[in-house]
Amino acid sequence: MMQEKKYTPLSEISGGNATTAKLRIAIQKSGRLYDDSVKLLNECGIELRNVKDRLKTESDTFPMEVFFLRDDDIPQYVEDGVADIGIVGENVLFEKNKQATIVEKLGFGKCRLSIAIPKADVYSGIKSLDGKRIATSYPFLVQQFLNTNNIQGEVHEISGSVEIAPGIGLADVVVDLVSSGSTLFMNGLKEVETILQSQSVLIKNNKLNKEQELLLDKLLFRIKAVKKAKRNKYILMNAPNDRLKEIIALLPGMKSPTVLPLAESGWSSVHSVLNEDEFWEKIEQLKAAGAEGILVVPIEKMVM
Ligand code: PRT
Ligand code: ZN
Repeated sequence: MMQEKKYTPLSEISGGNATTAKLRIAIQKSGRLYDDSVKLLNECGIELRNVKDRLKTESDTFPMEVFFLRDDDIPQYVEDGVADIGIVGENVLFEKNKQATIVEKLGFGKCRLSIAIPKADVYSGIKSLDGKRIATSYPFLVQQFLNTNNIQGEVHEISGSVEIAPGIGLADVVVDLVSSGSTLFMNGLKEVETILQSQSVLIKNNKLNKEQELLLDKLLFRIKAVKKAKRNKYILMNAPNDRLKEIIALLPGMKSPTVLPLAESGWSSVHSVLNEDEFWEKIEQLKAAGAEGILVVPIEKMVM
């Protein structure tokens, strides 16, 4: 359960030289961020060669070298410039407190770092944490939170299964990552305060050279197109010509909707793009305005 994990020696993975026109990215070797990180690279047209059980690999479709690391080590590698960029959770980035810049929020690996106490305990605000023993894998962030709120607490760092600490008498309170909340629930704990909202981010070394910055711009352009496409849907519908004006007014489109005549006279086919935030509302309005046979299609990339 509380397993020790080793820091991979730099010599095992570096080997490259910092001035080659190649972007070296550090991603998680295995764990919750691995699949989404590789998927994002793939969606950006970056295919990785033979990723299984490797410390590093290359891409044949983008000048990129990929290092597979423990997520905890990624901020350090990026600060040191052993990797130029990395994908890591904000929780780890802020806990490690390394010098690296966030260039893009990636929208996956969402979770929150929260304070939880035994279900039966009464919580009467932050001040009730005074003098408590707090178990966490995030000692830096917890101490920062305590200092900011002027609370005295005993921070006990443990590297895994933090949620069992109150049950075995190791702590009164825990601070741990939460997503669905079921781990806390199953361990008889309740969430009382959130210290940090977190998601995966793309980070960069602060001293990239010009060529590396150019490659990063190229990658960012692709990431933004992929992210934008995920937030939008392509829709096609049939519209009676006498209500076209009303229907078109409802549609944003990238410039304006595409309108094509249908074989059946008096009808047109209207194509447009809808944002997920307004999607269902718009569909209802379009139906009310006389649109029929509405088709919704996912978009792979959206280049503006
Ligand atoms: O081996 P390595 O060090 O790389 O991996 P790891 O074991 O440290 O991390 P991993 O793979 O578990 O998580 C990687 C990152 O995923 C974290 O740093 C977060 O940025 C993000 N993430 C998102 C989460 C969760 N959601 C999450 N729920 N990381 C951990 N959890 C754990 C949490 O610690 C708790 O034990 O899941 C449990 C709570 O989940 P719920 O759904 O029951 O609330
Ligand atoms: Zn980790």
